[in-house]
Amino acid sequence: MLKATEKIWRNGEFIAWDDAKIHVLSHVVSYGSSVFEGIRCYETVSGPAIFRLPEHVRRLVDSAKIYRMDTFQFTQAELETAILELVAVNHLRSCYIRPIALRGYGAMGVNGMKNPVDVFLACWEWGKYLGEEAMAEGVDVCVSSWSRIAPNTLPALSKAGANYMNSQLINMEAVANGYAEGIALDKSGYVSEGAGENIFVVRDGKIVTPPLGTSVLPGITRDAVLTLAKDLGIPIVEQTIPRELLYIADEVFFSGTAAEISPIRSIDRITIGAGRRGPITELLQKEFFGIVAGTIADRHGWLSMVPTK
Ligand code: PPE
Repeated sequence: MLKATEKIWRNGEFIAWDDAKIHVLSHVVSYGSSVFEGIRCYETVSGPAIFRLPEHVRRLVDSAKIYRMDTFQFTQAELETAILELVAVNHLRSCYIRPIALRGYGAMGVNGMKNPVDVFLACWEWGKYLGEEAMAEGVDVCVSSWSRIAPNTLPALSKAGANYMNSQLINMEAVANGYAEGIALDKSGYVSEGAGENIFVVRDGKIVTPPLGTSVLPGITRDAVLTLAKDLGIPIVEQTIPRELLYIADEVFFSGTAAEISPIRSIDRITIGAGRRGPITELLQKEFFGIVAGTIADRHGWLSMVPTK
C-alpha cells in the first residue's frame, strides 16, 4: 500500500498529505480530464537526484497543451523548482514523483474549458514495478486482446489519465491470465507498447523500438535507452514491429520510469531467446543503473540534485 509522506504541493503551496482532496463533482472524475507525470528520484552517491526532470515537466506541459488546458498556470521553471522542493520537504532519499494537472470543480458537462486546472505534486517511496526478481530473471507477458488507443481517438503523445483506462484493460486482462504485463498492438496490428512501458526488441545484435506513430507514449526512459545504445555502439532504430518478431527475438525488454529497464523472458508462453535476461538488456541496465546511482558519469546531464540540508 501507498505510504504517506508529509506534504503534497497544490497550486503553489505545500499542504498536508491528507488535505490533498478534490470534490467528487470535479470535471476530472466524470470525464477523465487529467494529465500527469511519473518521475523517479534516485539516491546517488552524492545525494538524491531526480532523473530527467526538465524532460518530464516539458511532457506535462505538452500533455496539457494538447488538451487545451491553457489555464495551466505554472511555468516549466516553477514546476521544476517545486518538484525539487517537494522531495526535500518530504525528506526522501529516493522516491517516485507524481505531478497531476486536472480540470477541477466548477461547471458540469463535457466541455471543461471553464473549470479551473488544478496542479498537484506528490511523491512516495516506490520499489521495483514488476518485482525485484524480474530485473534479472525477466517477466512473462502476453500480447493483449485489447488494442492500444488509436491515433485519432486519444492522442498518445499526451500522458492523459484517460489513456490509462486502455492500459487498465490491457494490464488487468494480462494479470487475470497469469502474466505480469500485457503488450498492446496498435490499430494496424503492429507492436505498440506495454500497459505502462515502452518496448524494445533485440535480434542479431540490433535493437528496434516502435516509432511514435504507433500510439506509444514518448517515453523518457525510451529516449534514454536510445541514447545509451548509441553511446555503447549498439545499433538501434525506431521501426514498425510485426507481432511475430516478438516471438523470434533474441531479447525483449520494457522501459519506463516505474519499470526502469525490465527484461521479458516469455511472450504468450513462447520463450524469448534463452528465457532470461539477455546480454544487451544487461548492458543497458548496467549503464542506466550506474548513471542513476551516480557511479557512472552523468554525461548527458540527466540528474537534477535535490537540495538537502
Ligand atoms: N508507455 C506508457 C503507456 C506508460 O505509462 C509509460 C510510463 C511509458 C510508456 C514509459 O514512459 P517513461 O516513464 O517516460 O519512460 N508509465 C508510468 C506509469 C506507471 C504507473 O503504473 O502509474 C511510469 O512508468 O511512471
